[in-house]
Amino acid sequence: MLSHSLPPLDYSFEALEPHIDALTMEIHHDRHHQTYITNYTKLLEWTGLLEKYSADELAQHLDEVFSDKQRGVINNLGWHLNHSFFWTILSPNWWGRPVGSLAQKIDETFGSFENFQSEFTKQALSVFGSGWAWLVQDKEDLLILTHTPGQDSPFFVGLKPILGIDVWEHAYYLKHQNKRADYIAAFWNVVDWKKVEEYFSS
Ligand code: MN3
Repeated sequence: MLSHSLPPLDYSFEALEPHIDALTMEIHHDRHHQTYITNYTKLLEWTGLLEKYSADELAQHLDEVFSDKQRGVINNLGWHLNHSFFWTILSPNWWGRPVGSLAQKIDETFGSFENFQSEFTKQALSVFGSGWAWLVQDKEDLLILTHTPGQDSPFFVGLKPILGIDVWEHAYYLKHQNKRADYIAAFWNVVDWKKVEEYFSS
């Protein structure tokens, strides 16, 4: 259950240095993320929907949002869902690679962990403009690589993300400028595989 407020990080802004820099983390979390929560909660003031549903539940009840506000809510709520998820799969602790049932599933699906990493990287590089790349688990428990434009979210279509990367420029521009590939390479050093494994098994 995700609330309609900014979730605190489990680590400090500088904890992911040198892979993701402190200033990027601070601006990304405290300003970007907060802004989009403010935006959609403002759009839904007085509708009763914020009291009725948590943020993740709201994603399944967008039909109850007045049509003139739907696009705005989708864009801004997508931000909240995607980013709240993203912060949780990052960690200053080096986990290296998945273990246990997820490792086995990745091997079955992609041949090897290295192959998976290279396919995921390709997805992330192929996002045109701003968006996200994802590893999702579908209802048949299959692992699928996909990407979403803008702030569209797998949460809107009932897919369960287990790993994701924000490839909007604000996620890496201060440190890596236009070199998205360098940012993706750095990302592998801060993935919390223990958390990803938890999402996979839940
Ligand atoms: Mn972002």
